Amino acid sequence: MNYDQIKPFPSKFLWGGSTSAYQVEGAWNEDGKGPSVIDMANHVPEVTDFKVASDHYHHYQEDIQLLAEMGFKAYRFSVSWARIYPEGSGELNQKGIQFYHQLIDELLSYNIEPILTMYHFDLPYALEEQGGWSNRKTVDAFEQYAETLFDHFGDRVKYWLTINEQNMIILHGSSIGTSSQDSENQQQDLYQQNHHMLVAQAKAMALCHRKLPNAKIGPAPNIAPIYPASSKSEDILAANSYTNIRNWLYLDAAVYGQYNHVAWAYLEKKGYTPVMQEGDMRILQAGKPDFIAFNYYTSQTVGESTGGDMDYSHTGDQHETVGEPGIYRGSVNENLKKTEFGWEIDPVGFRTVLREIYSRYHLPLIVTENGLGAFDQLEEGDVVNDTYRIDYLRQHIEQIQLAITDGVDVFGYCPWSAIDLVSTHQGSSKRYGFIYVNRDEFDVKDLRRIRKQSFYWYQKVIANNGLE
Ligand code: BGP
Repeated sequence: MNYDQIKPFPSKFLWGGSTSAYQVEGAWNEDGKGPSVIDMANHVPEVTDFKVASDHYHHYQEDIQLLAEMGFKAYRFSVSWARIYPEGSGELNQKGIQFYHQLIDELLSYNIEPILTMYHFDLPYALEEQGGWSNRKTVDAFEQYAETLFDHFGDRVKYWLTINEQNMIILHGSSIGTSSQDSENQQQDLYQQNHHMLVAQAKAMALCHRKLPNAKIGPAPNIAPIYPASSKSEDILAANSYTNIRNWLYLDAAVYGQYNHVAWAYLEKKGYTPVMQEGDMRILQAGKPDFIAFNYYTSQTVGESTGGDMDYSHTGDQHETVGEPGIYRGSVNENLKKTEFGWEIDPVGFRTVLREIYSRYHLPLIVTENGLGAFDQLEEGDVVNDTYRIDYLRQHIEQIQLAITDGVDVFGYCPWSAIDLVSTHQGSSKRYGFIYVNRDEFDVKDLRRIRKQSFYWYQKVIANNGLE
C-alpha cells in the first residue's frame, strides 16, 4: 500500500540507540561486581570474552558525550544485576549503584532520556548456582532487585524495560550463553524458567506502578513476522503455530496476563507445561505494561514439518530458523538478501510486524533494537565507511514512517548498537555501532572511539526528525 501523504514522525519521537551491560561495560570483576552467567559461560575459543568489552565502565562520559553529539534523545542501556547485587540478592553493592547514578545523571545533563533494561541475559551466577530461573526463589530475587532499581533511579528514569528477549533466552539459550545444551528434559525446564520469568516480570510491572505512578514499563521481546514457506495450507498452519510459540506466547502473557492458547496446546502436546503456584495467574493479570518495546532484525520463514525432514540437531543463533520436528521447519526466504553473518534483511517485514503488534495489543510501541552486524574496516585517517549500515537503517526507518502512516503508534527507535560492543556469541569483530571502538578480537589496543559514516548520517536523521 502506498500513500500520497506520508505522516511525519511525532515531534517528541525518541531517537536513540541501545547497548547492554555485559556487551559494552567491561570491568567484569571491578568495584565489587559479582560474576554473571555470561562471565562463567564457555565461550567459543575463536572470539573474545566479555571481560573488557568496550570498557564503557571507564569511558561512559566520553561515550555519552558522543551520543549527545549525535543528537540522541534517548539511550537504552541495561543495568548489570550482579553489579548491584553481586550474590543476586542480599547485600547491595554501593559502588554498582553509584556507577548507574553517574551514568543516568550524565545522560540527563545532555537531556538524553534514559531507557533502563533491568535484565539483559546476564543473570548473577550466584543465582544460577542455586538453579537460576528454575528456582522459584529467583522470582523473589528479581522483585527485590527491581525494587532497588525503582528506589534508587525512579526519580530520574521514566522508561523501564523488564527482560530483554525472554523468548530468545528460551528458544536459543545455548547460543546466547544463558543455558547449556538442549535435552528433552531441559526443554520442559526451560518452560518452567519461562513461567518464573513471566511471574517475575508481572510482579515488577505491578510494583513499578505502585511505587512510580509517573513511570512507564514494558517487556522487550524479539518479535519477527513469520512467513509460510508456500501458500500450502500446511505451511500456513506451521507459520501460525510458530508465530504463537515464538511471539505471542510472550506478549499475550505480558499484556493480557494469559497463556496463548496455541502455545499452551503445544506445551501440553510436548509435555512442557510449567508447574504453577496458586495465584500465579492473578499475578500475571495484575502486572500490565504501558507500552511494548521490541527488537527487530529480520523476518522468519517456516514450513510444515513432518518429522524427519531436516537436521534439527542444533538450535541456531537468535535469527537462524531451524525448526522443531512435527511443529515447523525453518526455510530460506529466496526473496531476501543476507548480511555477512547470514541474517536475512527484511525492511518491509518490519512494517508488517509493527502493524501486527499494534493491531493485536493497541499499546504504544518502541523499537529497542534493529541493526546490521558487519566486519567494519578502519581506514587510514580514522575513517569507517559503513554505507551498508546506513542503507540498512535508512530502509528500516522508512518502514517505521510507513507504519506510522498506517496508524501505528510508535514513539521511539533505538537501533543496535549505540556504540560498538561485543556480539552475544560472535565476538567484537561483528560490529553494529555508530561509533567504532578500536580493538581487535583479542587485542584491546587503545579502545579509541571513532565516529563512523553512519554517525554523521544518523546525526542528520535526528536533527531532521526523520529521513530527508
Ligand atoms: C539481540 C540481543 C543483543 C544483541 C543482538 C545482536 O538478540 O538482544 O544483545 O546481541 O541480538 O545479536 P548478535 O550479537 O548475536 O549479532
